[in-house]
Amino acid sequence: MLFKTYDPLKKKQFNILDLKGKVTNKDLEPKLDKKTLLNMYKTMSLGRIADIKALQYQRQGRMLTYAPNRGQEAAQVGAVAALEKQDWLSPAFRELVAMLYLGVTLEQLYLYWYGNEWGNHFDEGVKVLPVNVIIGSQINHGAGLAYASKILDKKEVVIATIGDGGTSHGEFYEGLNFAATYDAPLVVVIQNNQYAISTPRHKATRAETLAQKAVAFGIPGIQVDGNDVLAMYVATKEAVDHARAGKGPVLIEAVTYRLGPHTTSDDPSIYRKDEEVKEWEKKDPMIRFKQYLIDKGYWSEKEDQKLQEEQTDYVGKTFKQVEAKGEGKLEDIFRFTYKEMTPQLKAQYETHKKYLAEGGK
Ligand SMILES: Cc1ncc(C[n+]2csc(CCOP(=O)(O)OP(=O)(O)O)c2C)c(N)n1
Repeated sequence: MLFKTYDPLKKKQFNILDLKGKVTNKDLEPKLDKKTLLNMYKTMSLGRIADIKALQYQRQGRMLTYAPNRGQEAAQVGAVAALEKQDWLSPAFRELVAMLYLGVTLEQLYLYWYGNEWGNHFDEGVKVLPVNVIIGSQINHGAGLAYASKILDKKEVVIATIGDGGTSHGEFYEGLNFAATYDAPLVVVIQNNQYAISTPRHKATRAETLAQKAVAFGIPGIQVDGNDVLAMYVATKEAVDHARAGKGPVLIEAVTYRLGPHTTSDDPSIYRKDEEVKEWEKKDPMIRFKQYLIDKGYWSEKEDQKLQEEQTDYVGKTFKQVEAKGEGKLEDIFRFTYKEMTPQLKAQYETHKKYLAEGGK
């Protein structure tokens, strides 16, 4: 129903919560129970704290690298909260909060950014693919998974996420066109955080909206206020239901903002103004969601304070565990790339072993 009301060709974001956390459209407010809403909020809060701390650890020389997602919590949690237990996430590399919500542990996520390959090894039953740094390929992985789900009649839906810049990559078009042609149950959520490293969204494409790219695939597309967790949930739920019913993929553009740097090796002050960041800080997804929960009588500032203290403590303890585990074996990079090593990887592995044996680090 939403997809018929919102035209992806027009810049009109679907929205439920205003900037003060008030519901603008009662009819569209999702009927989520208190437990689910609080779980969504607490995960967003943990993600926020883990994000800020990760940046600090890296600056202290204790973390290898990190891709921050501060500001994108609603776009991530709102989307994956619409999945059922059997469904999948095929993420890019900036989806810490979404991954946490689906059961990847903070220790695993931190291990990955610490440089330990075991951070990509998730617990049984966690249906999340490993972090994918190769832009766009997670769309093809997602399309493949979705197609497998269809031919095996498993009714498993796949969400694949991608950045705004990633929608200019070939694999975005290939994967979505494949999924559309075969009516594979794939939902692609674009995290339009306005920048691809230093390239602003308007320099990357002439398209008015990114949601309109759906038109070329012949599938529904919708632009959503990505800082509104309820709107993200409602739009994604409709998309997931559509895909599960065998009607093919849906493209969602979550309009959001990366409040932090691209990665720990980026200095955003070179390519964007402080005033712009301040404007987006006013649209912070956490503030709006917290106020909504307080107004509903589900949450209070006091409980929030307590939660933040507990989560800060938890994040600190988790990072200490990660430091104790260390970087792991460098060989794991070769061993874990594919199920079995290719001849090329075997050769590289042997060269590397020789290098280590001769005292290399
Ligand atoms: C195939 C490929 N080309 C280039 C890169 C280098 N790279 C890493 S992140 C990035 C920009 C991604 O921008 P966007 O898709 O908007 O996602 P965001 O980083 O903003 O989440 C680039 C070009 C890469 N990882 N993979």
